[in-house]
This record gives sequence, structure tokens and C-alpha cells, in this order.
Amino acid sequence: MARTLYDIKTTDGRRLSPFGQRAHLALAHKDLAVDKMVAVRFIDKDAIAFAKSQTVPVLVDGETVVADSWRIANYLEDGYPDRPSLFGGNAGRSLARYFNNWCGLWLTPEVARFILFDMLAHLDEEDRAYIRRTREPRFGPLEALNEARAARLPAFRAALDPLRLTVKQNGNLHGGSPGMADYMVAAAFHWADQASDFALLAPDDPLYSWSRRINGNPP
Ligand SMILES: N[C@@H](CCC(=O)N[C@@H](CS)C(=O)NCC(=O)O)C(=O)O
Repeated sequence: MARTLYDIKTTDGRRLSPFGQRAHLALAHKDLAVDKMVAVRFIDKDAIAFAKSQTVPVLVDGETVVADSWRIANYLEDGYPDRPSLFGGNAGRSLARYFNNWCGLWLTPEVARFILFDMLAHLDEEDRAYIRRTREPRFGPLEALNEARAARLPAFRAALDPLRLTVKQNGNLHGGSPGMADYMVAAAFHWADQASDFALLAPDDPLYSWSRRINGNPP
């Protein structure tokens, strides 16, 4: 059964979607290979129109089309029950939903404020214009965001304390080995690493080594 993943990937090889990274990690956890990866730009809406989606990731698994990283994770969990579990049961699935919402409502927009301006350097002219057009109404001018980021960093890092402590105590959010909650959170840091050289996490932060390990890129 052929498996295709649509994700944002630049011509210089950067994967600029935290949500795409979640799908990569979930597929790897299930030990499911991606036969074909289709690199799309932010503006390439026609390429994913068949999935009735405006966003990536989109997974095509044989005849099945699934858009949205949370739905992809649930599809993989339910469709491949004999493979390692992403959630560790229904209680784990419910708790993972909290992290999906926390990332969507807080972590990903916060990370965006630190890296969106730098991300422009990896986009072509059309995508740069698209990002400004769609993100500046929400975040304000990207230059101003960038100028404010150093001042905002201590509060951002402090807000990660509950995550930091849990990772220190458990090893991962899911416990001794990572699961979907870890993938969703760590994927936001993968995005930051791909888009920018800005040191969002200090190298001696336990979250630095944890997120790099989860993303398959140990320190
Ligand atoms: N809730 C969706 C969000 C997906 C999403 O926002 N993807 C971004 C890339 S990070 C995208 O495709 N953006 C296209 C756009 O901004 O038009 C998911 O979890 O998959």
C-alpha cells in the first residue's frame, strides 16, 4: 500500500511545518515508511485541494486521505493497532489532546513570534509575501516581532517550567518512552531549529536535549 505525505519543504531541504513533523514522528513510531514525500509551499493550495484542506500535513495511505496532524495520529493509532501505540490507551489519548490544544493555542504561536521573521529567509518570494499577508494581521510586523524577541525570551523559557519538570521526572511526557504528546510538543522546537538559528532553548536546558532526541537529532 503506497503511502504519501504532503509537507512543507523548502528547496534548501528545510521542513518548515511543526504539524508536518508530528506526522513524520507518528509514522516513524508506528514503523510505517513514507513511500513518497510531496514538498509543497505555503501557497500551493491546489496541491492539497483533493484532501479538502488548506493546510499540511496531508497523508494518503492507500485509498485513505487524512488531513490534520491530530487526525493523522488518530488514524494511525486506530488503523494500525498492532503497531506500537502512540497514545497508550484512551486515557493517554485524552491527555494527548490537551497537548494538541496547548500547542495549537499557546506553544506554536509563541514559537512563531521568535522565528517567523527568520523563516522568511528560507522561502521564495511568493511564499514570503504569503506569510506576511497571513501572519502580520495576527502577529504584527515581523520586524517588530523580531526586535522584541530577546526581551520576551526569559518569560517564554519560564513558562516551559511545567514541561521541563515533567520531562525531568518522567524522561518523556508519556513516561519512559515517547508518545504522541512528546511528538506534538517537540515538533514545535523542530520547527524553530529548521527556521531559525535563534537559541530558543539554552543548550543546557533538559528540554533542549529531550526535543532533539525526540526529533531524531540528538545533541
Ligand atoms: N491543525 C492543523 C494545522 C496545520 C497547519 O497549520 N499547517 C501549516 C503549516 S505549519 C500550513 O499548512 N499552513 C498553510 C497556510 O498557512 O496557509 C494540523 O494539526 O495539521
